[in-house]
Amino acid sequence: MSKRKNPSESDNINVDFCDFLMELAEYEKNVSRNIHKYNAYRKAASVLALHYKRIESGDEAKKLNGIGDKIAKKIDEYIHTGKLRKLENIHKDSDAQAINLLTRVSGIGPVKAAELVRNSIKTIEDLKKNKDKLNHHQLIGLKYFEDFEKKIPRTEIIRIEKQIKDMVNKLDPEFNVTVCGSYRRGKSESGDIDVLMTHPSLNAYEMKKKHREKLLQNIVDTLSKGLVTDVISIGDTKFMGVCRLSEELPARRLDIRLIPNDQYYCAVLYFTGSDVFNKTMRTHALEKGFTLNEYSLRPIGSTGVPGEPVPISSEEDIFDYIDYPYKTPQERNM
Ligand code: 8DG
Ligand code: CA
Ligand code: CA
Repeated sequence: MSKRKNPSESDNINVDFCDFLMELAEYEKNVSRNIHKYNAYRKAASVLALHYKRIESGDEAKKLNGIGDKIAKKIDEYIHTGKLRKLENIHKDSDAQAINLLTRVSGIGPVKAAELVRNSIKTIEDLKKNKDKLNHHQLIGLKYFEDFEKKIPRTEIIRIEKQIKDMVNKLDPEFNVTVCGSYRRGKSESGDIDVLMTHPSLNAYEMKKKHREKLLQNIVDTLSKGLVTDVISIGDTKFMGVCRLSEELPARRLDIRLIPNDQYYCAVLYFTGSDVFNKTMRTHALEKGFTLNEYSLRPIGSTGVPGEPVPISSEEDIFDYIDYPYKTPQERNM
């Protein structure tokens, strides 16, 4: 998951509320490690970002789905004083600031960041002097710290997508390639590049692990002749690494997942996101008696045990099964 995202961009009339809620969310995730509160703040920000009018009081905000007492109080405090004491205190807490900074390095999570700060490693410069404390992923995150902070313009992803398709098709024209994530949702810029691939020979029954392992390695070997510059990790289904179109452009985070045919559309749906949209859709699936994840859609029987996956040959199929009006990727930006 790429770091530091913001549902407060574009023409959002409640943008200042969203900004402070997202900052509180980051604090809860990185410093307090309270995923519950992290999700609650993000949900509230996303609801406010989509609201058609400017919120004028906590009471008004509380009427919206996902905003409770505590967040309503913060909105009131912000409206009346123009600031939040809680955030002011966080800004004054240099260890909290250091943890927030370190988690921006790809591969450094909240636990590692706290450990580094306990050892008085608090800046990017400190990290450069303590490379022995970092693993391979974290070293790559450090090496490309400035580059990975930069958003990727859509036009550049279009070029990377074309290059991946050209190179992979030379390997085998039957590969199917879909760039998912925020790019597929039509965003003008993205944090990283999420690529899904499948191949007709990849179905869950016939597929041998060996075959898939070699397939993904072959793909990465091919892409390394001109696009991929570093490998963070590679397994039989998942590659994490770095790509760069040319010397003048920044290095970019690239993820590739190789997926069996019969799971492809559940994976495309899942990795297109947004993650808030995914949560909404999963909840709806449950209400209709299905369990949905990145692999499959399964009916839940009267005993509560999920049955066999239903056959799916498009994203639309998934929406149909659970009686959810189809949403184009652009309509999933929540
Ligand atoms: P961005 O990279 O431009 O910042 O946005 P993104 O493409 O929407 O986010 P991402 O972090 O790259 O994740 C890609 C999709 O994966 C996301 O849109 C939905 C799905 N996803 C979830 N939960 C999670 C999760 O916990 N980790 C990751 N890596 N992906 C997730 O729904
Ligand atoms: Ca990603
Ligand atoms: Ca992404």
